[in-house]
Amino acid sequence: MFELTEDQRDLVGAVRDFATERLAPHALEWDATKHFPVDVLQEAGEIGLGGVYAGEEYGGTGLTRYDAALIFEELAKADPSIAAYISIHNMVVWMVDAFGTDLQRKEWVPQLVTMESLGSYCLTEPGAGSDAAALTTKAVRDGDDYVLTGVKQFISGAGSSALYIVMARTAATGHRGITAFLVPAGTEGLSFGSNEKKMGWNAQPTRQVVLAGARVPAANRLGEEGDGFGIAMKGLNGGRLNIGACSLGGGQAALDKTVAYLKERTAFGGRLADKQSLMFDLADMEMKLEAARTLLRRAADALDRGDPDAVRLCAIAKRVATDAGFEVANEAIQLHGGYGYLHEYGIEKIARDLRVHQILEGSNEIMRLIVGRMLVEG
Ligand code: FAD
Ligand code: 2MC
Repeated sequence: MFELTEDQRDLVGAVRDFATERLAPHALEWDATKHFPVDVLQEAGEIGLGGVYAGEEYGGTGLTRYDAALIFEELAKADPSIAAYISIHNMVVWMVDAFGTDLQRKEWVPQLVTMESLGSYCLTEPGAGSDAAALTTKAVRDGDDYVLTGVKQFISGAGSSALYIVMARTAATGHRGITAFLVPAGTEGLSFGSNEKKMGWNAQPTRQVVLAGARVPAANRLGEEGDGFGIAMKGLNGGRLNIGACSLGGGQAALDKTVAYLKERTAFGGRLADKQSLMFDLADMEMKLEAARTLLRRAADALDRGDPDAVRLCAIAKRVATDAGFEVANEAIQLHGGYGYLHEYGIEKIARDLRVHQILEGSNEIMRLIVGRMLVEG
């Protein structure tokens, strides 16, 4: 399971070339200017990164979750913020492809996989984040339509996306009363809040999605009434792996930069790299990332095989990989001394970007809740 095939090595090489040439040189500028590079995202779409694990029937790349973990790690070495947006887009594409009707798939998947059209995932609300089943956005059936009313909070890509998958309440029956809808940009009654000012993830927009009586045809329902929570959670299993992979990529880039820096920097008559305590710090960083990578690939393999244990393994991998990535990036700041704190060295940006991976796609406390409940209730 842990030896990459020749195809996977080629895949990693191709993604690395794209990320090194098209993302890395601009990452600091995009962060500073809060620029969302939709043109470069379309280039990512052209090389098959818009629908990595969507099926080939409507243009998806048809790769495995294991392959996706390799891809998102490589992209994040160049820019965790862009890699993470591409991962959310992929979650949306997969949800349409996996749960959509043939008509929905035919309409949306081809334009999403090329990233000419972008996707957003709308679960969180101002009053319902971790407790997602408490969401209150309503969808009321009116003839051949549904009318959606409510506010979605912290939506990545909002305002730039062409498609919003909105989880809304069609019945007052807890998580079983939640239904998913495809809401296209331009729908009357759909509007967006201002771009949030954030600690990191500056190269992608985060806005509220406001649904004020937004009317969509019943044909835009994804799955049956009441299926929405399950669809949202199944999307997130893969999303959690991808976010974990983005943390590994960011952490690895921070470690690589730190090794190079300590080999060059001299103090007290020699290279800092030769101070044993710093060498031990580097070794600890490497060990954290390797351990997390092993877990992540195990979880990805479980999801690929449809293993019933995949939910638990994805939660474990998300928590361990996102903690490892942030801790390594934070340590990298320390080992760079004052230079680590400067924007131009690119280390503090990685730490700022990775910090939010411990909070979103299910906070790391929620990952512990998932695993802990299985221990005591299983
Ligand atoms: P809360 O749920 O209020 O939690 C507050 C704190 O309490 C957290 O530390 C949490 O872990 C802890 N906590 C809560 N419940 C428990 C419990 N039972 N036991 C122990 N601890 C608990 N959402 C989307 O739907 N789509 C997006 O595209 C999206 N993008 C995002 C982008 C950014 C930059 C950010 C910051 C968030 C994004 N989110 C998105 C929302 C994100 O998923 C939520 O912020 C996250 O799930 C936590 O919800 P909350 O912020 O409401 O915190
Ligand atoms: N995969 C598949 N099914 C799942 C699942 C998963 N990961 N998690 C829950 N389910 C199913 C579960 O099996 C149950 O099914 P059934 O109706 O057949 O019994 C149903 O969903 C309800 O599950 P619970 O009883 O565990 O529901 P509860 O409300 O107690 O807790 C919890 C669910 C806390 C796990 C869920 O609300 C959660 O994951 N919260 C975190 C929210 C989150 O991750 N938000 C991320 C937003 S997206 C984002 O941040 C981005 C950047 C895109």
